[in-house]
Amino acid sequence: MEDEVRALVLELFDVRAVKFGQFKLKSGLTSPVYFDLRVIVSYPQLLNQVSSLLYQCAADAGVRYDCVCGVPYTALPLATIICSTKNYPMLIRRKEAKDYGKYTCYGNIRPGDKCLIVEDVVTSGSSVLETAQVLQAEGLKVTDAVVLLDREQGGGAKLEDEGVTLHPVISISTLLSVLLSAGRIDQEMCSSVERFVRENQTFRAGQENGSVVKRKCEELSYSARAALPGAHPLAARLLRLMEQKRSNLCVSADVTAAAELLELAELLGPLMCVLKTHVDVLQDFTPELRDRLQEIAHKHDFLLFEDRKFADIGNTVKHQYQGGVYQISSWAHIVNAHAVPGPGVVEGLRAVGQSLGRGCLLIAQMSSQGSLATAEYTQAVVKMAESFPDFVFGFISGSKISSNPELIHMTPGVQMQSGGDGLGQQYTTPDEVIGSKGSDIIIVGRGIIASEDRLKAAEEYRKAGWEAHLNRLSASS
Ligand code: 5BU
Repeated sequence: MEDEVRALVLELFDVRAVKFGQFKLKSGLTSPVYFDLRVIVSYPQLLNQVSSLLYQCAADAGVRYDCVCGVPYTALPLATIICSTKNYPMLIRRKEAKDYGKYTCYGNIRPGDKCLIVEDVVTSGSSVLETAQVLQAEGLKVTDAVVLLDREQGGGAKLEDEGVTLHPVISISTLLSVLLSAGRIDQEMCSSVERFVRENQTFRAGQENGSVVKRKCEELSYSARAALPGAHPLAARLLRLMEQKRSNLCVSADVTAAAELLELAELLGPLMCVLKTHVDVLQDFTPELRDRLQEIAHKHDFLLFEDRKFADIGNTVKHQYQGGVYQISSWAHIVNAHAVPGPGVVEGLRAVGQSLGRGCLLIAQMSSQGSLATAEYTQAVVKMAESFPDFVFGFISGSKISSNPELIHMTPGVQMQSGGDGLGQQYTTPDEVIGSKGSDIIIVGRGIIASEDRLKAAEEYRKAGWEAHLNRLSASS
């Protein structure tokens, strides 16, 4: 393979897929070397050669896999050629906005299958990691990635830390030595690139951005996650009670009479970990109701979640959370907020809730058809959540969107049969939400409330959600 790699390096240089000079990177840094592997689609033979070497690289490392997924976009044709010539099923990751509840990949997804990731260039490893997480959220196993060119800036170590082994066809050191010995670059250029690589490392083993890298979510039980040092106290409490009650069921008690709400809380209390309310749909809300709800929540050990979906400037949400008729902060352990206003919405809520030990979920995706939450929006919400670890402890989302095991994912739009309600709601099953999509908690409203026997229905949902969790744990061990 050595001769082939050498020939390939020279060819990549000749077609200007590898360039030397002064290049401004997205990060703002100026790099003496630039890789633009997109150009290779114009050279069919080169395209075949690269694909064949990527395949060979995985084979030489003894990697076994059931399907292949290329990191969009440059690696898509490479993955296609590997799959078509070597007879592997392919998956295509959707990079653009996705509808809630819809798959994030095209292709026949078989949870438990091992998927090999193909990439053109790795710098920090974050693109490979992002694709790995999307695939893992769909229930696939991802342990290996092949890459044509490793810039050796820490991507391999970062991926290893996340449980993905990187297999590069060409490392930047090999590239430099081939080009130097062939006279394509001089010693000065070679040293300048080496210095750039040395000085721009993106990852130190065990540490990233100063924080200890967390173990992957899938490996941990709810109680193990509760014990993580960075877990928000409310998240820790919730995770512990979930384990104790063997329940990842949140009941959405969308009823309009206070008496019925209390009845539900009492009846379903032993089966649920969270009771979700919309107090503003009640016809007869009273301060006594708040007290009774708190008593029942205490008695049956569940948390109260007011699904208020705050979405205003910090100063306004502060008053909405604390004051008015409902005085939400005085009784709801959990509230949620849209991230659309920017960080001020969380700052406003935190100013009220933090000292009371409350916590907030950010709405990263919605279950309704045509939701405007694009993939980019969801990613931005994850970032926002990570910047408020003292108050935000998770998300409302359709699937697991963060690999941080300290954050909790709660998913609405759940029924035993997938489908909809005619008003835009989209349903996914407990098994899919917890098992394939990697969420933590199912939120079930009418699946239970509209059932003739609410207790029986709640027990069925509790059991389905819990079994999906156990299956997921054993599949990842
Ligand atoms: P359902 O009866 O299971 O469809 O009720 C779902 C509940 O979850 C209902 O209270 C909604 O307001 C809430 N919900 C949702 O369905 N989808 C979302 O994206 C969010 C909340 Br956020």
